[in-house]
Amino acid sequence: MTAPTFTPRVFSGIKPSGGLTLGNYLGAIKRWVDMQSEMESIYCVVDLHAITVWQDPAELKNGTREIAAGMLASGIDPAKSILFNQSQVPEHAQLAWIFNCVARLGWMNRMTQFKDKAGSNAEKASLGLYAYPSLMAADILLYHATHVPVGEDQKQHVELTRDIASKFNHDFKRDFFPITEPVIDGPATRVMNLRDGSKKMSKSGESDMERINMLDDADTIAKKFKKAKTDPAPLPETVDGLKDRAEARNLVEIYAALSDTTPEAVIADYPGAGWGTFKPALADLAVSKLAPISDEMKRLLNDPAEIDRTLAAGAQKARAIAAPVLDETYDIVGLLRG
Ligand code: AQP
Repeated sequence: MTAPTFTPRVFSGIKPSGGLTLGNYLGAIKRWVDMQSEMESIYCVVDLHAITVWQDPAELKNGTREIAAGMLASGIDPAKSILFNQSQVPEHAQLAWIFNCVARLGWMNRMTQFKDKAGSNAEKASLGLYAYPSLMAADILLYHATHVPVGEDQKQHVELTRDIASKFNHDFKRDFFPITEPVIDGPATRVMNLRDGSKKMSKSGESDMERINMLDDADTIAKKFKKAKTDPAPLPETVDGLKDRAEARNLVEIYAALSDTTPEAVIADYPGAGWGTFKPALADLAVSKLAPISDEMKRLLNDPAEIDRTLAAGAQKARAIAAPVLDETYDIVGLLRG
């Protein structure tokens, strides 16, 4: 087999399973904005992933618009990137079925996110939640995406995408799908829960106090950082002193990511600082960075029809890439089409 070269192309997505969090922003969207100037980029509100757990239908539509508004307000530019919601491009679900027949049960059984989300009641989880990583592989490979910028929590799913692409290419003796690279970098690839530094910050976590929502107002942001769990010791003199201090490290990493610097530089600015100094400084920084985004989100959400038009136009552009890839996949697999 001669290895083809694939045009560099970015794909990534967010599911509308709740309001956008600071974790989604720092772990994903903020870097997408930079990448759209470097490579052809495709960003998706992955509504088919959201329904792997129960979603109220009316809230799902609004949630989809809210995630799209968050992406647009953060700087995703529909003139530079393709932005759409997944269910408007049916090829995602069609390719996912083929990948369900490529992925092995043993691989799926190793997925830690399924174990975390299904918890002790896995028998009651949907089949969709179990098959989630196969749909994610389809999202990525439908566009022959070479780079997937994600937070640390999605690394295992991108690795599974690579396994699916390799097995497909091997089984059908064609180098058809690229072996996609996860792009996981920056100081906040895993933003942690503000009340428990051993868990990641999630949209759907139990308490609102454990996360910063992109639509939180300044007072709420200040209150959440003030009440964020920490140990009693002040900040260390060097970054090595953050080892084994999950909550302290999380707040320093959030500060570093928001100010486009490193944890080392933050500690150099606040050596030995107490929480009474650092937490208000972090809250002020977060408000200064997030307020313009949340103001713009609110403005965009006042005109839902315009968001719907943007997503529909993006879906058309996405289908123009996706449909020929799916057709060729069908041909390779031997599925008859007229
Ligand atoms: N805490 C986080 N830190 C860094 N990155 C994060 N991401 C999510 N949480 C963090 C990144 O955001 C992108 C979109 O994630 P998603 O919405 O598709 O799914 P998720 O990772 O399951 O996000 P949530 O917030 O935890 O959603 P729920 O609670 O509904 O399951 C991904 O790139 C992810 O890495």
